[in-house]
Amino acid sequence: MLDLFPDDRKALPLDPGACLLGGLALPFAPALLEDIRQIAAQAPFRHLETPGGKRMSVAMTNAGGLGWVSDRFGYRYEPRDPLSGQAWPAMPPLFAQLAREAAEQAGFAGFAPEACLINRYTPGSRLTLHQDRDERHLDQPIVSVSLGVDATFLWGGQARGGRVKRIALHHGDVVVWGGPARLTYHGIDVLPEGLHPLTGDLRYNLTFRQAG
Ligand code: MD3
Ligand code: FE
Repeated sequence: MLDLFPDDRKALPLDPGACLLGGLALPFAPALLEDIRQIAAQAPFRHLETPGGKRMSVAMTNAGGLGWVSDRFGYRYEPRDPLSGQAWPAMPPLFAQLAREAAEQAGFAGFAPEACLINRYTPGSRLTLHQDRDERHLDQPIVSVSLGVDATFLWGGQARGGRVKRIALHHGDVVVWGGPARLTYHGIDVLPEGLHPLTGDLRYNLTFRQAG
C-alpha cells in the first residue's frame, strides 16, 4: 500500500485536483472530537438505509444548514434531521475554519460549506465505491478530515470498474478533492481492529460540502 509521508504536513498533490494535507488537523483533533460528541448528543449517529433497502455499516450524522440523508426514496440533502424533525446542529466554528483553510491551501479560495457529513466507522465498517454527486455545486471541492483509527482509502478513478489504488489515511489527515478529482469513484476498505488513544477502536471522517 502507498503510505503518504504520515508525518509530513506539506501539501501533496495526489492526482489533478486532489491534494493531501497530511496531519493538518492534528493540533485540532481533541477539539474536533469534542465538537463531534456535542453534535451527536443532539443528532445521534444512525445507520441509514440505502435506496436498495440495505443498512449502511457506517453510522452517520450531520452538522450545518444541510445534512446528507439516505432512505428508500434516495440520497439527498435535508435541512432537518429526520429522526427529530429539528434543524441539524450548527456547524462548529472550528469545522468551518479548518475546511476553509484546507481548501485555500489546496488552491480553492472562498470555500464556504454549509454541510458537514460525519461518518463513524467501527471495526468491519466499510464504504463501497461511489461518487459524491448529490451536491448542487460540483465546481466546489469536498474537504475530508480523518480522525482515529487508520483506514485504507480506495481510489477508483473517473470511471467505475477501473483499477483501484489504495492509500492510507491517518489521524489528522485532510484531503481536498476538487476540479478533475471531484467525481472520482472512491470508498473505504473494511476498517480493521485498531486502537487510537483519542477514539478507541473508532474512526471518524468529516466531509465538508457546498451542497445547496
Ligand atoms: C473523492 N467518505 O462521506 S473521505 C463520503 O472516509 C466518503 O468516510 C469517506 O466518501 C470516509 O462520501 C472518504 C474522502 C473523500 C470524500 C469525498 C470525495 C474522497 C472524495 C468526493 C470526491 C472525490
Ligand atoms: Fe464519498
